[in-house]
Amino acid sequence: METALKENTVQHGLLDGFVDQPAHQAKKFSDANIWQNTPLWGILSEGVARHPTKTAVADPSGALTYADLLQAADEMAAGLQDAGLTAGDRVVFQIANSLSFAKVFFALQRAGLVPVLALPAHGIAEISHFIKLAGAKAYFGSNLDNDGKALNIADALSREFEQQLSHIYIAGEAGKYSTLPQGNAAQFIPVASAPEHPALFLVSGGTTGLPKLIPRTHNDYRFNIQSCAAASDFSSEEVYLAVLPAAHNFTLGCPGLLGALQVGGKVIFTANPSPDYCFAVIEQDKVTATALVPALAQLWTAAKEWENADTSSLRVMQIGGSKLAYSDALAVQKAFPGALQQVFGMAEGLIACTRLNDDEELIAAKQGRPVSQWDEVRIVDDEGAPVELGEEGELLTRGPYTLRGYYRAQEHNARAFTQEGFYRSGDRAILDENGYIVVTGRIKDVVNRAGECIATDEIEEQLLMHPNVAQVAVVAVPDQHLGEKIGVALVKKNLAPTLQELRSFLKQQGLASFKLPDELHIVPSLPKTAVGKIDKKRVLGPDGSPWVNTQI
Ligand code: OOB
Repeated sequence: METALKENTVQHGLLDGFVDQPAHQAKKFSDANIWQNTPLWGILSEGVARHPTKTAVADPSGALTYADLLQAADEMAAGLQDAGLTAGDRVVFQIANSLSFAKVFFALQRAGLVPVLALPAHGIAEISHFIKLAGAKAYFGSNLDNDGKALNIADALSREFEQQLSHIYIAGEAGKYSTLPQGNAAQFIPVASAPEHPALFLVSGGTTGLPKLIPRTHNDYRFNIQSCAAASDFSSEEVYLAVLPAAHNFTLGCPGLLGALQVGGKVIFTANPSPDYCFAVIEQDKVTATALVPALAQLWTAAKEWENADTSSLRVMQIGGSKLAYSDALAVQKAFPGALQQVFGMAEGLIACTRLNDDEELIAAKQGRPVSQWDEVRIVDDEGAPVELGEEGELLTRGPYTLRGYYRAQEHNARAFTQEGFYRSGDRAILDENGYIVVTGRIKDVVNRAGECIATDEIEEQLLMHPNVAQVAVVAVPDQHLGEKIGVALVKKNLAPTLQELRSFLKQQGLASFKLPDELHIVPSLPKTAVGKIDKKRVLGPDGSPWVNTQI
């Protein structure tokens, strides 16, 4: 363990625009020992102290033990300090699932640098926005598959941020840019950042405009990881397959790769989410845990019909990020017996999940309960008043790992939080008497048809029960007479259904006639967000004309 720790005194504006927990809450969390006042990099250094020679991380290029990973991180951290980056500096981090992800992530933590965790699918618009907003000095990209995308981003950034962006590093083929630096680890002293200050910024999966920055502190993120690891029964035997982008909260810390490392397990990175590839890895490496979005889980479930690989080592298959339809949940339970865990989470904080020993029916039907008893969840009506138990409303939340404000977003924060500091999630949900949550949609996701407000998710849920519907998005289509009409874009299973068939199917299911779809478009695929959720706002073209943007 480290003896001498360098005080992180200079923050270079890190705290400008950071909203922390009120002092009395912070004291309460520390007194209760849920905030442990240790740095995020402790996950790795504690692992080195306990089991240095165990494998920590692997990808197709090789593997590193806990000691190797810390050594590699410290060499890089020393190199970054030599290059003039100092504690509290913000950097934008956009690295694909690989050993480099782990090395750079821990190097940044050891050097006290604060990364914005961009996703590989983000383009120049988002990256440039992150650099501006965070006042970042450095960009870390990866060109591991040699597609040149990171180099194009680097070119654009070096033109746009000639002054501000002093460092660009590329993992893999770096072209004219610097490869990741290496300094002398023996001379290196890790930075002891203040544990109540941001350790990293997650980006919001928001439905409008550019993503916002979500500060996650050492204290809150470690508690997040630890609570999720407990809720998923993570142990030192864990072999975690990082399939979704590692920079997304789900894969990173819920419990994700950091949760697996926290308990002494092993993390395998893959940049290839296809079932044929992943099933082979699961069989060969005896993978025990992974996390998927529903669209990917559907693919994996279907592939079980023809792939013969033995996936029985998979103890927990977490599915979250968007609503897992009940019918899909049943199919997952059949294909991967005993493994389904639904997770309802958000980069902003609150994580809820079903528990592995819950009743199978509950696991299929509900999104779960909070991972910590310190999480506060409220369901409120349009006026912000709490609804009766079992009634639908907007989900608000507050707690020891939920943000108190987006970074540098004062105006937005005034709307996104209540006076008492509850985060308004924008999710519509129902709470049961045991604290389990059923998510019923987004509060704003409605079609206003002739004055009637219709929640699209109810129609989607019903349509997914149809045997020929694989994926579906119900959206508002502008209409001269009705204001908006109900449009359906769907990916078919087997035979394509007609609009008439769907309308009579929905009628049979008991749906009111004003909720029946007006238009149907069969599409080869639906647009997806950077983490692979169906991106409903892109189903409709930018000029308001329907279905132009469905080829992604
Ligand atoms: C996860 O995080 P984000 O920040 O990308 O997205 C959060 C939003 C939630 O507010 C909700 O609208 C939706 O994604 N969501 C779900 C869901 N899980 C997330 N909606 C319905 N059912 C679910 N199970 O997506 C995220 C972060 C950590 C763990 C898991 C997911």
